[in-house]
Amino acid sequence: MSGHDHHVGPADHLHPALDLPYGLPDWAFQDQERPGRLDAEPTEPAVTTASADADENDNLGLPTFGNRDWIGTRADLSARRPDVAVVGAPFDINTTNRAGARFGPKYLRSTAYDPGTYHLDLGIELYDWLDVVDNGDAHCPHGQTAPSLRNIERKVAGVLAAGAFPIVIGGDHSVTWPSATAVARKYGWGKLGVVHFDAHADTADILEGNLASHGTPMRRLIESGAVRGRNFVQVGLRGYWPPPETFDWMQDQQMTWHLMHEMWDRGVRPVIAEAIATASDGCEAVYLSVDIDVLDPGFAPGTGTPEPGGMTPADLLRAVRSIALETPLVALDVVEVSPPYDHADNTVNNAHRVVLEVLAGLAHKKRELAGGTVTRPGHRPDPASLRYPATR
Ligand SMILES: [Mn+2]
Repeated sequence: MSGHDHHVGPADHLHPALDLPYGLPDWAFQDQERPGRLDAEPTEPAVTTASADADENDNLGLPTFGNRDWIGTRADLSARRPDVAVVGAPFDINTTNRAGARFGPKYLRSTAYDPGTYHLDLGIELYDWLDVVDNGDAHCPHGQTAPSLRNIERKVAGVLAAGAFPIVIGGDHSVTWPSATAVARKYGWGKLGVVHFDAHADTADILEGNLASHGTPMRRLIESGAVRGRNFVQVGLRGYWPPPETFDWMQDQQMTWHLMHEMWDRGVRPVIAEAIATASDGCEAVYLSVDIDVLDPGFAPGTGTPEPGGMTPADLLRAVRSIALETPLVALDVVEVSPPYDHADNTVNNAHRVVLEVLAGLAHKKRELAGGTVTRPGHRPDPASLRYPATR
């Protein structure tokens, strides 16, 4: 046999029983119709996405987060009053190492693989309970930190003014400074708890003369009084930075940090329970900031300052869900996703799922208030742990 030169006549409507040279059984082709000629009149309607859920798909085209409606202006947002609005912060000039996080918002909208909308563990259809919209990006003019951060603060303030829960997708970690500032203005200056997942403390005073470095935002938030140190909790720190004098300052502020080593020692669940208790102690509002580099670089290579020895997605996603369920969570940011360094979309998918876990927690709170039921295969979290049942 000479190989792959077997020829099928052009007039055949169905593949005949073939004597295939490469070992496939002829039944593999017997029922398969040959494609029509491209220049022939189509005899059937074109294949489209039209289906029973066609209305659900009418956003196909320009990518929005989760294919949700794009509500770009503050006026439209106020008219709609959604539960949640996603804001992009495409800004990365304050990175100390690899940049690229300016592309985070774009890739979280367009490249993250859409896994569906039904949360298995909580047994809930996310968008049955939450109106989630995409509010577009804050304008971040290149090379200009001050107007960029001001625009991010303004954009988040617009979401809050519309009564919505802001989800900021970064961007390097410097965007947390304006974002959490806007949230503290709304929920009480100094009365906002923060849970901060990160490989690094980001509490340096100044780096290479830059007060707005992505290594400094947590210092700025405490200095300004937006957040009290005693309600500022960090999870996942490891590696070789910052130096001890920075931890001295953190201790003076009564900050709490949980090293990766502590999680290795005690297990993730007790550490997260403690983080929840500390951040929300005396606070009616909690802000969650997730630097994707808290994950091990094996799971999140697409980030500016990867540090080996980090969390697994299984732990991070459940920790984030617990925080959404068990604290008075009012805002989320997910930062430091740098798509140019990603492999196989791992980083962007993990960051996307962090957002979905928060949405699931918020949706569950609303369902609890409404007396809705958990559907298969979900489980209802202990209602006693849900001290703050709804977003509003
Ligand atoms: Mn960070």
